[in-house]
Amino acid sequence: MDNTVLLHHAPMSRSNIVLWMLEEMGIPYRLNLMSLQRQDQKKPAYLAINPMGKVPALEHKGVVVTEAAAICAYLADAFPEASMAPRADDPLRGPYYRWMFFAPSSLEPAAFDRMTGRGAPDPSAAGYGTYDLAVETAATAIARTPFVLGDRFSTADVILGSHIIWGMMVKALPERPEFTAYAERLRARPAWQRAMAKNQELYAELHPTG
Ligand SMILES: N[C@@H](CCC(=O)N[C@@H](CS)C(=O)NCC(=O)O)C(=O)O
Repeated sequence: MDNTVLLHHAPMSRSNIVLWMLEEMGIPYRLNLMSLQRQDQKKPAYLAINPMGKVPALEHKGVVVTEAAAICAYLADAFPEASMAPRADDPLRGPYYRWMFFAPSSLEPAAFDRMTGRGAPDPSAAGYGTYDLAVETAATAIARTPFVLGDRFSTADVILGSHIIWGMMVKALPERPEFTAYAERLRARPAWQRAMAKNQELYAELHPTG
């Protein structure tokens, strides 16, 4: 069976996270280039793949995976030779899952609510508690170590790091020293730079007039 992965990708969107992941892994992949401006994500052919009409979506060996974090977790396990995750019997698998889930399920909603001025929900009912608590938790996770699991770079950094970089870019997260130092370490990675260069190139190809 063909082992190549196909990423449905719109440059400058959440599918950047998966493009960075693929570049970190160094595995062959194909892209189905999509324009959100052109509403490619709402066309019937794509809705048959992801009925939410959102990117990213990944196809591999006859299955579809959506949700950027789930796609990256899937890829890390499907290609263990890329060493992007602690093994299932390694205790570090616990913190690995913790930060993989914290980023999209707590940090992103906290940042998004703040950015859109939606007002603070009841902290005991909101999954992220308060904005300050979510920010403090993320900052503490990356304060002392180069990466969220210590010396070892993993998929958890792709996920948490992407949210932190995005959050600071759109001013939904503060430029705390822990965040800026972590973002700098991640942006220095050759795979991050390759993915971003590719994104800019693809964006220009799709939207020649900007
Ligand atoms: N929870 C999804 C969110 C995906 C998402 O919202 N993607 C946006 C781009 S950043 C999108 O496709 N928007 C186009 C639309 O909804 O029409 C994930 O993490 O993958």
